[in-house]
Amino acid sequence: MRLRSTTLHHLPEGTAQPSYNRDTLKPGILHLGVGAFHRAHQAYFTDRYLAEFGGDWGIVGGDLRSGRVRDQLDPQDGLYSLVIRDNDQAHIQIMGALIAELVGPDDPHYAIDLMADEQIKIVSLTVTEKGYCHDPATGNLNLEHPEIQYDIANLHTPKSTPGFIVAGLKKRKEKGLKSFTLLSCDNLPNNGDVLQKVILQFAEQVDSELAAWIRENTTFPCTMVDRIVPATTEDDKAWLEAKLGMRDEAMVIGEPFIQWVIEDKFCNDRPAWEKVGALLVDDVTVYEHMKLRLLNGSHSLLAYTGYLSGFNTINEVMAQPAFVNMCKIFMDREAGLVVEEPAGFDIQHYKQQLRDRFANSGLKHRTWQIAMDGSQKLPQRLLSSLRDQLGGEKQIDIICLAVAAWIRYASGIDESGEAIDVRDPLANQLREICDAAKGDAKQMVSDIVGVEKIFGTDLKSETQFIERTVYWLQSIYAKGTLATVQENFG
Ligand code: CS2
Repeated sequence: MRLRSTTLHHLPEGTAQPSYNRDTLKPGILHLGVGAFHRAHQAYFTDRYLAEFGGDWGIVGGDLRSGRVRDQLDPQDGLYSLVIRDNDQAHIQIMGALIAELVGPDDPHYAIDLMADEQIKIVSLTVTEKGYCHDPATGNLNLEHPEIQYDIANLHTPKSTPGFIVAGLKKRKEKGLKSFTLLSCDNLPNNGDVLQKVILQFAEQVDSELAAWIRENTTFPCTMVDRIVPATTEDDKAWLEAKLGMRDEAMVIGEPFIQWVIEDKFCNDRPAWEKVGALLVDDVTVYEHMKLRLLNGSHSLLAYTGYLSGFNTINEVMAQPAFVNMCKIFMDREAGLVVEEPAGFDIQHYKQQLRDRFANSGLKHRTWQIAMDGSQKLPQRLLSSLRDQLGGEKQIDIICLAVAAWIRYASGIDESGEAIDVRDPLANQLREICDAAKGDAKQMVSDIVGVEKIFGTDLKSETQFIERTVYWLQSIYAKGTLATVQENFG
């Protein structure tokens, strides 16, 4: 049996499921990138809103890259389970805010037509850092990106996220409709501004009047999103099937913690998400700083050092006292010193809470998953703290260790000589640089830091940064990562 509208009544008694009438939901939000994170975060907030306050805010999921999620959810009428895991406890809840007929990659017109449908008031996004097709160091649209080049010439059949959005907005403008709000929910600093910049730069390439219309009529709120949501595995699905007595191909797993801070800047209607826990504010910057630098910065540090040390999951890493200590020092002495914190916020509590969240043994968040796309993540997670530290206290030791571990990881061979499956848009370039250095840590660091797309133009001449990163990389090569961390932080 498979989870779907007609099988809901077969669920074990007491299973939490939508209490609202899903038949009356209308497509008010189109979400691009309907992966696990969206389903456990923004769709959860909308589900909670519908359950408590009713209304007809439905979400149409856009799965424009692979169609895999569309194929999981359409046969389930958009229904899926959210499993909240807190160490050995689990709570299962069926989510209903997604409406069926998701948008797949094979029919670009469907997505464009939806964006030009008056009912759509919000187009939200979780397309990951690389989905913005921008240059992470400058924030500019990458005009050399093959999909961007294709889309500029073929706007009626776009492939990239900026291409889809501009095509949709163009049609909306032609129909004389009010614009929709573009709501970025990716882990990027000033994510709304980043989105606005790439959309306007793209639109300028195709039609400057359209660009002016977008500038005047569309808003791009910034958001800070937070919930740890590891990729679902086949074992998770088998576990759930045994519990529910039915198969759910689209289930997601998350932690109890959830946070959503949204800049209150909508040019069209929106659900009152603040009634179910979201924070609507004038400025998200401080929340974003705190989360990206403390949570995501620590995550990347633990993912690279942990993976190289032979640990599969973040909770395994957090069972090692030396890694916990390293993470604590990183938060207190380096990243934490340069975060601006929201007024009245207990930052010590936040940091401790983060370490407890990382240690949640119910999540099994793979180090490999977090290690993905390092070239896109490092700038906002670690290099912004590095720059601030270099301009002030100069406490950069663990940031340098994280960069060294990332370089070692990007070299593509682990400490037992096995290949690492490095997933990163710059994987080949990074690998070639490492290969050419032939194990010379100094050469490797100087050539990698020379990649301006990641490090900008300033960091290559920062001697303290370069020397310390070389020191750690040499230690990693000579002793291994585990011994390096244990000797220094044990
Ligand atoms: C993680 C994030 O995969 C990663 O890079 O650092 O997905 C992290 O789990 C979320 O940002 C938590 O809100």
